[in-house]
Amino acid sequence: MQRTLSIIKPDGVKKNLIGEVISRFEKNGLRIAALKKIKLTKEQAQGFYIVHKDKPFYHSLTNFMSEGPIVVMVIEGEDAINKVRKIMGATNPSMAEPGTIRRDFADDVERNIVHGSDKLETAMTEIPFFFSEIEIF
Ligand code: IDP
Ligand code: MG
Repeated sequence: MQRTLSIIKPDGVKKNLIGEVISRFEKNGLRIAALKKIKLTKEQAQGFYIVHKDKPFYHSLTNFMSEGPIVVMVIEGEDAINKVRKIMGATNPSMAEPGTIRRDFADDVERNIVHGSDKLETAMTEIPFFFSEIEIF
């Protein structure tokens, strides 16, 4: 069993895709172990994406991630990290496989609907960024 962090980004929430995204995870054998709707400040978004602080898109990305509410989730299951990444599709929706969330719904490489931790070490820092252990079931 593995845990990963997923986020339905502000564009996904605005497009009314909360149920759609959760349903795709559940239909692929994954389980929602924790879930909440919150709104990040610019500073919190900068903290979450600190690994990208030197990228040219950091300012724009963190504005986007703090523009409206998001849904943060802990997803649990066998090979959850890779499964979630596969269901999401490539970062750039134009490169994403047909049938993935990003290919089906994303507008561009920045506004790409969902986040999923990229590896175990990332998941282990991203989950406690949003959830304490007593919120995860
Ligand atoms: P990932 O979300 O697929 O792991 P990362 O490279 O970790 O992709 O980038 C984090 C987020 O930053 C992306 O999901 C996307 O919202 C945004 N992003 C990535 N690359 C670009 C870019 O080239 N231009 C604008 N935004 C980008
Ligand atoms: Mg990433």
